[in-house]
Amino acid sequence: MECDEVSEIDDLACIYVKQSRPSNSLEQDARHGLLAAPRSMPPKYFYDEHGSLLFDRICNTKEYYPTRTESRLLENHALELIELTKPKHILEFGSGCSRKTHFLMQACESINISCEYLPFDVCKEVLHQVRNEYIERYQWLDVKPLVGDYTAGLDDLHRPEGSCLYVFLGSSIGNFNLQQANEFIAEVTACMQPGDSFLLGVDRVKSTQILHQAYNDEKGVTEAFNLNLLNVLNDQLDADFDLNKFKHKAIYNEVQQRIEMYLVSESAQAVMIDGLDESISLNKDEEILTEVSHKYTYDQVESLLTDAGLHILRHVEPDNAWFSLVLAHKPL
Ligand code: SAH
Ligand code: AVI
Repeated sequence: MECDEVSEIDDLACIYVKQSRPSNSLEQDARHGLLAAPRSMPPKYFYDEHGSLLFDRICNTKEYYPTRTESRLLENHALELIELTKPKHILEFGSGCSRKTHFLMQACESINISCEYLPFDVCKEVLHQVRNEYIERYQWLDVKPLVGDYTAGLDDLHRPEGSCLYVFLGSSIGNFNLQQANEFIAEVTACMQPGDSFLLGVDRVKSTQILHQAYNDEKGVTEAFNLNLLNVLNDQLDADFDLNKFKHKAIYNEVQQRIEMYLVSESAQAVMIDGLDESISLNKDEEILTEVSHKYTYDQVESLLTDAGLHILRHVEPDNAWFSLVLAHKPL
């Protein structure tokens, strides 16, 4: 990665990725999403330091099967994926705690491939932790965390020299609508050189009951994660949301094949948002859409990649077909 072309570097070796197109600030997104009807907020704001920790706890709940399922696929197939790609660089979008990337690193280690790891996330705190953890665990590994918003354009994400494996796990692709998902894959493809690869993890359509439970865990961790968005707004926009006056709602919309997550106002209430110099009046039961999480069929997963001109090398799934892990490459 040519750092000087990309950005500034901080004292913990994080590289700040330049936005290649303007993206909204929290203030603009909140103005646009909270003053409008119906109300909504983009999901990237969940992930302050506490939100990242809560997401990691979601991954440990018994109901949230995606992490366990994808981990098992990686555990069983990482070596084959690494042998097929032999990466010099592994660049991971929305890497979070990088808990599943260990399987890729262990596979590299087992066949003596030493590469560079570029975790790319909007949450700087989590990147610092990952860097420390990874350099301690893999002494042969170079870790260059990339701080930034992957929805803000990838033009300034210059391709490193040597083969690169781009990774997007956890079905974060599902947090885009379908058009955004296609645009994102096209943007990643544009960054890739012929021969580079893309590893994508995607959650599949399945029974409504399983999906409902995954986003409504018994211990209320997903509820806490959803409500944390209001803490972010209170902290960063000087708002006075009372978390006790909202409840978590997550439903599976079968027609649109997506989980929809909302914060629901339990009573009629006014909320002051000093950072916007605005107050909003919410009706009882009024909803704020905080996240969508699209689920894909097998064919839709493949089309996502092939429509962008990528060629599928491997598509693996568990026996219950709950999740897809797909490796594609940009043809020579
Ligand atoms: N890939 C990990 C983490 C998924 S949680 C896994 O599979 O378990 C989603 C991660 O994406 C969080 O760490 C969040 O901070 C990051 N993220 C969300 N939106 C982002 C954006 N627009 N740009 C960069 N990172 C983003
Ligand atoms: C990060 N993302 C793919 C998760 C998902 O399943 O959509 C976020 C999440 N929201 C609630 N639970 C998990």
